[in-house]
Amino acid sequence: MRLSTQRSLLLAAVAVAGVIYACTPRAKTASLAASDAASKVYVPPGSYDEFYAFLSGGYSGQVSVYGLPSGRLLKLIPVFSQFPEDGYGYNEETKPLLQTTYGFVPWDDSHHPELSQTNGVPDGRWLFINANNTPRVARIDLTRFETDEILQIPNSAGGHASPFTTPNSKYVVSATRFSVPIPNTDVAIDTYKQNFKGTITFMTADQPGKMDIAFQILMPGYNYDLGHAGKGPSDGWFFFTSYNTEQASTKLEENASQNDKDYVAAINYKRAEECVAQNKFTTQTTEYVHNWVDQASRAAKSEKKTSVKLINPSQCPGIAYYLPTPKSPHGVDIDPTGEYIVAGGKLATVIPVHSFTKLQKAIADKAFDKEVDGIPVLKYDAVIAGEVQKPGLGPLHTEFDGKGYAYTSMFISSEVVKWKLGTWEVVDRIPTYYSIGHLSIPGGDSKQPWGKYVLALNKITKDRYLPTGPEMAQSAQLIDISGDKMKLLLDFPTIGEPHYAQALPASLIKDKQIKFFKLAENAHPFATKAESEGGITRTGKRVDIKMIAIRSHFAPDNLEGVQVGDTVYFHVTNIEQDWDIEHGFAVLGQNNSELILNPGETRTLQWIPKTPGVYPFYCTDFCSALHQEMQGYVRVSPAGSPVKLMANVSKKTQAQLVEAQKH
Ligand code: RUQ
Ligand code: CUA
Repeated sequence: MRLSTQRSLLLAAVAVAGVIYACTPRAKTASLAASDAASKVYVPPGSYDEFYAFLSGGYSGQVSVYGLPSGRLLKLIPVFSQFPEDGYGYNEETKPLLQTTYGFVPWDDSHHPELSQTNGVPDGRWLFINANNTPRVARIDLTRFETDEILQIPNSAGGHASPFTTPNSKYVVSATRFSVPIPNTDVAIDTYKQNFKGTITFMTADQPGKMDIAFQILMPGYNYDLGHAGKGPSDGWFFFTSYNTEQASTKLEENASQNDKDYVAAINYKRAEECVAQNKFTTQTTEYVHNWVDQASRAAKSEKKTSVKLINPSQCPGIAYYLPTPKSPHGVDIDPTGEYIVAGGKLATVIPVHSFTKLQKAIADKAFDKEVDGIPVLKYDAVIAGEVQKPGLGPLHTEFDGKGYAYTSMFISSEVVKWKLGTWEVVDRIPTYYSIGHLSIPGGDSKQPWGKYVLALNKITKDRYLPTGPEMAQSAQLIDISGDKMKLLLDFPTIGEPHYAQALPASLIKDKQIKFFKLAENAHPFATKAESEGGITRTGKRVDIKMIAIRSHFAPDNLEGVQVGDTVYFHVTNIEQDWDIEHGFAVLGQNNSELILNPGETRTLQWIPKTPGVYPFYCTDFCSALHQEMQGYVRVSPAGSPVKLMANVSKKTQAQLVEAQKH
């Protein structure tokens, strides 16, 4: 079949699927009787969900946290995008997290959350997630549900195959989606084949605050899509899908769909470590930024790095092999035993499964077809373990239940297909609404899946929810996989496009939550630990205001002496020492978001007043019966005005001060 014909068939299939599902929105699916399904996802008021699920926010740049099986939204964790709800990326303490060599980048497209692992099992320490547009990886601490660290990735353009982890989170990885000139320079785009290259990056990840680039591997100029680490027998290896082995640089839709097979790249990263130890790499000068939160002050810092170790596979034989894989593969997923390498060829008619044992033998036997840039291409027959026949259309991603079954999302035929590892037979299928992308089983890409549910992360939701204008809600669907037959339990809307999700038992993290920050340990340079320490100071045109927030006042609450032309910093410390007692801060006309202050922490708002007047500020977080009384004023005078700096404090504090002076 000619490719264009094949593509129009696929498109027709999409259209037909759309019509069928659109006409029967609540079609007879394998859903349980409504009351049965309801009881399976019902978490009574006051009870907790069994799992935390972390969903990527797609083009919102964030992570959302849901409870499963209820589908209740628990939190949005800001990562790559500014978030006015809590001041992330607006306040002075978190702005450095969004620094890059391109300057301040307040948005990204976050795709793949990845839980840290110990011995190949999610351990609940951290969650990593990638930025797809300006390649970066973030670490979220799961005792605080906060972004703590962001590392930029140089020599990369599109951090899509990221941030998958090795079994002890020694490394997380990223492979570039787009090949580009490396180092990136001004060349004609039609010199793609000569000048454009890919990179695979290994980042050290097991030391909070110290993420760095361990090494990069220079790869042929293909597109790299997704990856997963080996485990058990395949520990020490990493697998990445690549497409556009045609090396097209225009009209990829057609030109990158010519080859019958593209590749899974198998990377021996133990071998890469050896080559680094033996100096078989080039030190390349390049710039990238590492940002992390200093835990004592809770303020982020930013540092520029200046070089990476770049390994060329021809310098380090044995580091990389290519496994031919039909056709434009997207996901690559390793089963819990570590033996099977499952690829999802978007345009393939089968699901190909490679064998790690056969891969080892093929390497030993030199069963190579050819070499590309020093990378041997293995013979398909020498590495393939089996093919799942007639799985449906458009396989993308596979996860595992730990009981010998695999679950593959089928984008075009809009379904989840369950099949058996080893026999490759399809044993069940269930429709999704519609066009499923990724899917997720708690621990489903690890050594130990908690295979009770699969979460389908869908691209299109027509007819599932109340309409909301031209753009409809994004959608996830929870499917029960505890029995032989999959059963649809629940639909729930998501934030942004949910590319991928990871979930783990709530018991692994719920009792480790930090409830407040100890005021005595607050090392912020402008921390105010008592009302009497508040005040206002001027350094040239910079004015620093130190104040406290406590139920239900700010101290000081009246300030004078600010002038037009000044840059004012409000450093507000929440001196409460109790769980979930938050205060907020906002001042009239600020070109910024509010501050939200966790108990015990200090946050800083920059404010540049432009006209004389009196400006109120107030607490934005309803904190007590007298929340509405929690306010103050700052007076702004013309530049050069004789009005003196003045900060009052509350009557109570004044009384205390007077009392203190008596002794
Ligand atoms: S991934 S489904 Cu398949 Cu980045 Cu989006
Ligand atoms: Cu403090 Cu409202």
